[in-house]
Amino acid sequence: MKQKIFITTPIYYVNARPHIGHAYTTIACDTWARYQRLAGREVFFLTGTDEHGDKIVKAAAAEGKTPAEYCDTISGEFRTAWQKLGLTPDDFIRTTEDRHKRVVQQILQKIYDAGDIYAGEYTGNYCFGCERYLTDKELNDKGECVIHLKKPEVISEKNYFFRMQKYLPLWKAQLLQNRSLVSPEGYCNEVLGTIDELIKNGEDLSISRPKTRLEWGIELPFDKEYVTYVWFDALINYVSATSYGNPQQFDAWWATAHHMIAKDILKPHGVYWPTMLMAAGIPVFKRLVVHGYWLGFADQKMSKSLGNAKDPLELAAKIGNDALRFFLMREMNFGSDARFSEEIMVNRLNANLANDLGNLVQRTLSMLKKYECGPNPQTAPHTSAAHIDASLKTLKADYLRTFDNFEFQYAIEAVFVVIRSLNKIVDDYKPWSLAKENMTECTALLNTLVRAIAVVLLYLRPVLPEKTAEYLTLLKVTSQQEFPETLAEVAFAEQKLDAWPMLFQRMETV
Ligand code: ME8
Repeated sequence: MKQKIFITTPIYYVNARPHIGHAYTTIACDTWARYQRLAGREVFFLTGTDEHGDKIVKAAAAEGKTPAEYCDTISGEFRTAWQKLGLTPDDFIRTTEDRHKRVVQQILQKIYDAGDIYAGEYTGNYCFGCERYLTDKELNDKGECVIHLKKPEVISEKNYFFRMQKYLPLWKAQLLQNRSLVSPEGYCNEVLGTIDELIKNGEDLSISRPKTRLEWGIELPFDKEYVTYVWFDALINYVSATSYGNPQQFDAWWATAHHMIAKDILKPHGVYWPTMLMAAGIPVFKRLVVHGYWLGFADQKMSKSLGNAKDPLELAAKIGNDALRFFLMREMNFGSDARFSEEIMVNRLNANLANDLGNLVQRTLSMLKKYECGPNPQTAPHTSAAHIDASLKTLKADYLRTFDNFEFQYAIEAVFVVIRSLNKIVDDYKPWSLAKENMTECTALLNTLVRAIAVVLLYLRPVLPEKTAEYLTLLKVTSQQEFPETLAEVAFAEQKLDAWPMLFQRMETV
């Protein structure tokens, strides 16, 4: 039986169209999912849309639509965007679906029956952008939300509360015992700090909104006058999409749950969600992995509310799905913020895809054609093959370790270390000179290089799925191993290559 892996993106708010930030997380999960499938695991990759709450109602009204119509449209745009970008989610959940509502009500009732939900009065600073009350620490010196740069509204209302305080010390103890539950490490420390702050101020979590203020939500099963607070509703998508209530389906997938998010939603995922799970009698997720922000002009977080975010489909239409994906995965150091600009993008793509990889492939195939010596798998290996094999062994170990750990940039860089060493072999052995002096060695070298190109293409499949598929087909490559660690593990067919598409074009602008 294959090992199972469950990976989730946040479910995105439908109050704006998909932008580059959403694309990043979804592409990162897709890259990881593809890697895991190739590594022999059975993957369940979940994404979706978060459709309830005040800000959706406001966005719908601004477009003159009912919330339901509006959600259908924008949710559809997210789904289409992921299809156009070639992403492979196994499920797309919407919080307005019955399968989700049912589970939210079931879990609410369970926690209510256990006495962990009670009625009370609450006054606080509510940020409509975050859809939650903010603490003083989350305001800047102008009293604005640090994420949305807008003053929160002071709201006072009767609400239902979840006894989060009861579970915070338990969650803290669990996290201290296993810090890898939240990673990279800095974010685990941040969660621990937030837990301490919440324990100190002694507040529980408000989990309802009166229908007099908001109707667009999931009704509380124990009070028809209230709907569920959107975060309490949304977080449950991770279990409602996993057949909660059907242990045969649910248990195995849930035991491997990996949630990927950006740091903007660390508090709901790192604090609310685990305490909710504990109260519902569900084990805590296996891992919460957190990345930083894509920053636009003046190093501001790219976001819909600041209006500085790029449209991923527009970019992909210009440079291709694979180039966009490659840039996002290679440029950001997972966990830290990264700058997004045209110049950074052009430099990265030219350096890695056009120069390192493109050049290696282009000159190797051109020489094979020019000197009419392959591809031919029967040729004896060149003397450089032993050196290449040694680098492949290192590659495999580094690649598997860093990919498993969500260090996309290092996994990709490990492949490029090999690609650059192959270019150096070409420069050092000069097949164009060998073609005049020693055709046997020239043939051995070029065919060894084709074999090595096949290997690096196999390793690049999760991050360049379209181009690698095209080239692996063109070169008629087969492999005994998904991630070979010797040249002998790959095979390719003998053929006369006549013409081939350009792998990656150098670009001046995007
Ligand atoms: O928060 N850089 O939805 P959302 C990197 N519905 N990632 C970014 C980004 C940026 N500049 N901007 C957005 C919500 N993202 C809730 C989630 S989950 C139960 C509910 C990505 O539409 C990143 O993944 O505001 C971030 O966490 C997410 O979009 C926020 O999406």
